Amino acid sequence: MDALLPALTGAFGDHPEAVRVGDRTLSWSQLADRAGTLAERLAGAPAVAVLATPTVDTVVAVVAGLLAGVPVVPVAPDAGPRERAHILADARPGLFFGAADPLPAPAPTPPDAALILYTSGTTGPPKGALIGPGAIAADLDALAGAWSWTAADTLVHGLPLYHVHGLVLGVLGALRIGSRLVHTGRPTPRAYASAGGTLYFGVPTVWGRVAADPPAARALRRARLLVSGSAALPGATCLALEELTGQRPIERYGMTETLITLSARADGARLAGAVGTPVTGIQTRVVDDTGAPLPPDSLGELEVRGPTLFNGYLNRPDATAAAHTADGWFRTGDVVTVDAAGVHRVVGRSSTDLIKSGGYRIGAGEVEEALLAHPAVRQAAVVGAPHPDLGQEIVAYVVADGVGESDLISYVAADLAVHKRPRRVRFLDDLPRNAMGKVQKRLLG
Ligand code: MLC
Ligand code: AMP
Repeated sequence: MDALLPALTGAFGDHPEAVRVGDRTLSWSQLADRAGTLAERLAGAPAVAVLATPTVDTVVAVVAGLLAGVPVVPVAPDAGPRERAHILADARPGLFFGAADPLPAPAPTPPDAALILYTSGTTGPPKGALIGPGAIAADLDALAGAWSWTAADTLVHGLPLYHVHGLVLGVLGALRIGSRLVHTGRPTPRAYASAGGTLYFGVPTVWGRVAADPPAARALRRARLLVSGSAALPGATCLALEELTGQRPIERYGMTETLITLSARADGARLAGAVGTPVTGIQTRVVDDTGAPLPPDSLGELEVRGPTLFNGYLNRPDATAAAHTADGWFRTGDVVTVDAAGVHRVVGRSSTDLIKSGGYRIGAGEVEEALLAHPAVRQAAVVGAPHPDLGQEIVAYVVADGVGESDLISYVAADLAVHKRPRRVRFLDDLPRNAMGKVQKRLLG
């Protein structure tokens, strides 16, 4: 693991404020010492769950797992009982740092997994994506190349520490490349403005809020590079940021299962609405409904392959097989076009049942199941509706007796996680269905 995170073995010297999260800081040697001590407690555990609060304790716990060679399962700090119970029953870790939930008997350790990241599909509960250390190293090195990211940078962001963006890029990236890290606790425009970094990460919702706060945006004029990802950056936000900060953000594209596979380059063209070209080691192709590759400028589903891909879903060989083609490409489910120069643009998703809200991926089916668990709800259909701040907002259509909108919103926020709650609930006498009885989501709205 020393090879994965060279900052921890003194490759970049030491710095008293190498890692700041909120108002607490650690030097790299302090982080290495604390994580090393904690790693000793992990010996023999098949996996370790970590309640991923935005704190230095989370960074220490994740690094401890990596040092011990024990897969780390980050859990959203606001995950409700349904989500936590599912993750713990599925991953069966031997320890849960930061929480006291009862744990089932531990499972055998999955091979070659540094992280197990739970991510939503269109239906059912989230699946655990097994991310190997080699994939993390390959991706971070590829991004360092694309973004001219070096130990001279100070990285700033305030993203959650249980997803690829905030954890893999935002924490492990800094420790691999040797940049100082300032995690702002929450990704607010004012916190970004006062952090004094050279390299900033954000989801489009964060960048939209920065653009709507001109004094905060102007404070980023001293930054070297702004990077947006996890959802489509609206063209208007990109241009507003250029006006206020003096530069367009770079857009990059990825998934939990593939890490970041496409990016614009720091020294290349910054085209609004484009996510650039494949990063080093990645190959892409665009296919039609039958899986046949399409020529440039066609609209089709993106498939990717390369060293940054995950090792499958934990306990779900069926889902792992379904996510890949027979010849080993990963089916992203994203609809893209690629021009003759190899520049990719994400146009949408092939399924309406995966929602992106504030950069979070949310499966409609998981929210529908949570709603249906409420005794007053008889039918439920969940969709993502366009939203100026969040990209999409979760809207629930329900058939229910004697329950109000705010009750149902709070019910989902408490049972799953706050970001999975519907922002609006519409009450109907019946859901629109086709002759087969399937809900017609296109008719909702
Ligand atoms: C609101 N709150 C409630 C509530 N309603 N609490 C309980 N019950 C309710 N009904 C509280 C919340 O707890 C929170 O409190 C506050 O209200 C605001 O919550 P919110 O409305 O959900 O936050 P919001 O401001 O909308 O969040 C915007 C955001 C967030 C941008 C900060 O969406 C975010 O962090 N997004 C990042 C997602 C991400 O990292 N995705 C990367 C996936 S990896 P409090 O106390 O907390 O203020 C990936 C790969 C790739 O996609 O390509 O990168
Ligand atoms: P997640 O698994 O949470 O990482 O979400 C992955 C999904 O986020 C992808 O399948 C895309 O739909 C979306 N996504 C990530 N980056 C971008 C981007 N730059 N533009 C558009 N969509 C994106």
